[in-house]
Amino acid sequence: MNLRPLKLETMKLYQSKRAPNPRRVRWFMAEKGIEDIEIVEVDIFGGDHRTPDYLSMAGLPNAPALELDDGTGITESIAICRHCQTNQHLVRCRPSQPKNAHNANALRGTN
Ligand SMILES: N[C@@H](CCC(=O)N[C@@H](CS)C(=O)NCC(=O)O)C(=O)O
Repeated sequence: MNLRPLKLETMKLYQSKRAPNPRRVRWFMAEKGIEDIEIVEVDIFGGDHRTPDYLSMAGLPNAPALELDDGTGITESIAICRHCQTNQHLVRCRPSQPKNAHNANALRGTN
């Protein structure tokens, strides 16, 4: 049974293939089975993380950064892992959007 049929957020993980901190987040996502986050490659050796657009989203010239569906950026690999964990928990247990929550309640037979 698939416990994650609802996609509540469209998030992007900005990561750099050869960098250790983004790798920590990718390992976490792989362990947790989190697959619905778009991966965006950032060339930190070419300075992609220092562009005005990246800095306005992330706030810091670092990878990884997680962009939420409202454009908010989260940096710090541990904070990103914690956010993913929380989001995954919400998807599994209690959808936050009313329509999806009603669907979940209907499936469970509760109101
Ligand atoms: N404490 C941060 C460290 C992030 C960090 O230092 N990332 C490195 C790559 S592993 C980076 O973006 N370096 C770019 C630079 O120093 O210009 C975390 O855990 O995410």
